[in-house]
Amino acid sequence: MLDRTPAPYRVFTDRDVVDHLGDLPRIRGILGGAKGEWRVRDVADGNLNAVFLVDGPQGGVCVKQALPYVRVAGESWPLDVNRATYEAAYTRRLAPHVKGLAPEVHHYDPEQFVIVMEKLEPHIILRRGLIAGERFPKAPEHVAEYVAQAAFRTSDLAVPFERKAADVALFAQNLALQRITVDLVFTDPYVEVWRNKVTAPLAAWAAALRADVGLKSAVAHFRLRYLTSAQSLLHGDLHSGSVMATPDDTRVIDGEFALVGPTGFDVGNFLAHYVMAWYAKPFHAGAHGAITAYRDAIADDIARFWLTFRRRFLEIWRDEDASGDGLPPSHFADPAGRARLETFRQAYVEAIFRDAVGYLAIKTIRRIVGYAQIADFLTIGDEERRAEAQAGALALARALLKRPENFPDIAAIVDALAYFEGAGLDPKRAPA
Ligand code: SR1
Ligand code: MG
Repeated sequence: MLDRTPAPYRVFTDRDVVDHLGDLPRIRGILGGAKGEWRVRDVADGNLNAVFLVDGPQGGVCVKQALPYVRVAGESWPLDVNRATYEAAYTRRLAPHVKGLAPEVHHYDPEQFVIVMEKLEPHIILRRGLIAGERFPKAPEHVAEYVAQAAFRTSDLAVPFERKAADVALFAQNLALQRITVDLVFTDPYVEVWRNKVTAPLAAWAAALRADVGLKSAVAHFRLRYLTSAQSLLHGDLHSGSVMATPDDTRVIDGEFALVGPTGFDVGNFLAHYVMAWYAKPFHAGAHGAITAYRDAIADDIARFWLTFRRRFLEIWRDEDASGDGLPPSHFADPAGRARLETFRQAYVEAIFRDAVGYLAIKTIRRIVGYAQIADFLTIGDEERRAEAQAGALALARALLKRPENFPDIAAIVDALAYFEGAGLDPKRAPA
């Protein structure tokens, strides 16, 4: 135990990173050598935080510090640094259930809001790999396993309600990041605010979304579910930038948006980013002859992610002695009860799918007419071409929200990708 006065929070320089790690015996052991031999690289990539990779003669670590503002916006957009505490708590909470699917956390410092974790190598951010046309064939199954484990084991199916209440109570305090989601995901895309960044040729689409009361009613339904459904512990920001992968290994990172909410929120978010990768792909530089095959592979990823999630969630539920307070096994012990329980399970997963379809659509819209745009589209330099790619995704999203009955299963969504492609810049003429 260190006997010292807590150091006041400071935004770390490379030097601070080295000094901080030098005080941690476990990290010194991982890096090896002397402090002077450690090499620090600033590799910040996401919207919010500072991230460093530190290499020593023996090994490396990744250091993530919550900045007191939104990194990509600067100090004019302050943001609570306590988000790092929730990320550390989320990672600890899930660690026993998602071994090998998330980086190991070596240390958390609640004074500097710094997480020191396993350095993932040679992993890259999944989004970057998809843009580059690389294949990560195991990522859908791995992320599905992660989400299925988290969704079941933190739900009322698996834990006593007192345990669940502790998660609700803790993560309900992660207010600053939930505020970002409420504003940037559910609100801003449907009003005119300074933060929205709409590609000029998509102005008619943005106006159509703002004017569409039916669509906004559907969004309101899913927004209310985000705010009121305490189904399971969520990652809260599970997009392709929150996954690091190699062709064989996959890790989910960045759980700072954690909250207890509707399971379909994470599922739909991950699906949305594969869907957007599909629409963006033909417009990427260098994506020539292999486009069709690559898009087919992404379409397959979409289906495999959902189908694996569904299968694994049901398997875990059937195999485990589900001892949560949500569904007492004693009520379903006889043969009739067991059959009814299986029907109940199928309905439970079907409801997750319905939620996921809504969140898939909402996450797609926010990435195209909201603040936090994604590189999948931003790397398409020509605005007209970028807007063409985005219009297809918006048309699909609109249909998912307004005609969900047309999408009874994942195959229907995969089939619809091509149907909405080429929707065009006039939302009135686009397929509905
Ligand atoms: C202020 S930008 C916030 C966005 O970045 C994160 O990746 C989340 O998606 C969030 O909505
Ligand atoms: Mg993130």
